[in-house]
Formats: sequence, structure tokens, C-alpha cells
Amino acid sequence: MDIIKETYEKIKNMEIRGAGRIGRAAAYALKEYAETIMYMDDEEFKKKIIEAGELLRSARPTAVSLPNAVKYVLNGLKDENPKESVIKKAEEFIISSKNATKNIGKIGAKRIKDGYTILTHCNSEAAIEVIKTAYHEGKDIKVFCTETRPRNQGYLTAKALCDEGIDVTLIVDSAVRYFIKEVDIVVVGADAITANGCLVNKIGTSQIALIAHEARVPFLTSAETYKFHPKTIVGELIEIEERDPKEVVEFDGKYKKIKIRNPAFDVTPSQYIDAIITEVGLIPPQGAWYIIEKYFGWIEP
Ligand code: RUB
Repeated sequence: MDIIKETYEKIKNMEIRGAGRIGRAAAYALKEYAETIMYMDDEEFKKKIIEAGELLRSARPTAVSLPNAVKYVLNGLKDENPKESVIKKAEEFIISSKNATKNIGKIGAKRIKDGYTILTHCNSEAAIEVIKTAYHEGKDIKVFCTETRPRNQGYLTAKALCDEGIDVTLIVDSAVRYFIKEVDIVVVGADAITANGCLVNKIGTSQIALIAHEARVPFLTSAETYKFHPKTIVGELIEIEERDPKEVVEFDGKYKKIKIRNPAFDVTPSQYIDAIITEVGLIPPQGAWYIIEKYFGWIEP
């Protein structure tokens, strides 16, 4: 169980972060754990894996990649040889997640024209893949990265793009409306996509979408199919994680009574989203329902 507890802690304290990475880390932990379980009857094995899955799922509440990855791996428990199957499913998830990001890069890069300035928010592997692919196709592009307070994941994005040789400008989150006239397209990642085509992503994403809408700048999100939330098809709401206020600021003395709120994500309504880039193609937000129906079935069992 050590690997499970360790992974749970790393996801919780954001040592491992970003929806795709969280999902793959959970799948990997389940695989490693399954491999260590020896000489056990199938029922006992299933109990242990389900318990491990539950713990991993509870590490962070918003990114649906986490429960979707766990569910994918746990489907192996239904097979004749559950241990072998769980290990195989975990490996499958990790490989298909990496391939999905690559495909999103190729599909999304088609929306980026030569000479474009792109704005991105937070640190999304999938959004970065789109930008990197466009750049390596030879397009002359510039990128604005927001800082993404309070944890400044935008610094990671700016460094990753700089390492590729891309022209990057870091801006504070509140400067998006100031710079939007210089932006041709917004590309962000996704922690979850709902059945009605809304996007749950890093706090501030919805403000950027609104600003892009006002300025008539296309707003795209990159989301692997496992970022679509199956339970939203039956009206379930996605929990927005609220993190430790100390991530924002710490006041002393009499100012300790100042309240601080620190929601980590927000919801962008579908009307502000021009397209969702998935590994199976570019879809309008209205197409989210079809993805959930095709890849997850009608209702969660
Ligand atoms: C990360 C975040 C990213 C999505 C998508 O938030 O909001 O935009 O997770 O990332 P946090 P990816 O830093 O709180 O985990 O495309 O890498 O899955």
C-alpha cells in the first residue's frame, strides 16, 4: 500500500499535478501495487485494489481524469485473471493518455495559423502540446502565459515553451483584458468537461473566456476523452476544490481575521467555448454529450 499512500500524498500536495499527470500517476500506482500483491485469492485481491482506488480518488476532487483513470483500471477486476488484467489496463491507460495528448497536439495545431499570438492559462500538457506542435510545424508564433496565481503554474508553462525556443511573454492574471487585442486565439487545458459542454479548469479560466468572447477571439480547450465527466450526464455537479488560504497570503496579528478564499477551479459556460480539441477530433461544446455517451455509456453503473 506504500505506493498508493505515497501517490495519494503527492497528488494531494500537488507534487504531481495537472489532470493528465494525476490520472496517469493513479494508474501507475495501481499497477505497481497490484504487482506487489502475492498469493491472494481473487476476492481478497479485488478488495485491496478497490480500497486503493478509493484512496487515490479522494486525493483531489475536481479533475475527472482521476476517477476516470481509476475506473478504467478497476474494470480489469471483472476479468478472469484480475491481477493480470488490472496491470494491463493500467499500462493501457498510461499509453493511451500519452498518445491522446500527442493527437490533440496535431489536431489543435491546425487551428494555429502562421503569425498567431496564443494566450494560455495555468500549466496544461495538452494545451502546451498544441502550441509546441504548431511551432515545430514551422509556424511563427508568440505566446502569452498568465502567471496563474496563487501557485504560479504559468511559470512552468513559460519555461517549457521557452525551452522549445518559442517566443513567450509572462503576464499577471489581471492583464489579460489589457493584452487581448494582441491575441489571435486562446488555448487552455481542461480538468473536466460536462455533458452540456462546460469547461472546468484552473481558476481564472472563465474570466479569460469572457474577455476573449468580448474581443471576438476564439477560445479553445484541449481535453482528452477521459477529461469528460460521465456523471454530469445525469446532472451531477462537479465539486470545485477549495485549497488552503495560505497559498494566497498569510496575515499576522489583527489582520488574521481577514477572510481568504482560494478556489482552485472555475466553470466556463459552453457559450464562451468555440471548440474542444479531443484526440478523436475537434468538437463544438454541444458535442460533449456524444463523447460521454460513446466512451462512458449512458449512466455510471
Ligand atoms: C491544472 C490545470 C490544467 C488542467 C489540464 O491545475 O488546471 O489546466 O489540469 O492539464 P492544477 P493537462 O495545477 O491545480 O492541477 O492538460 O496537463 O491535463
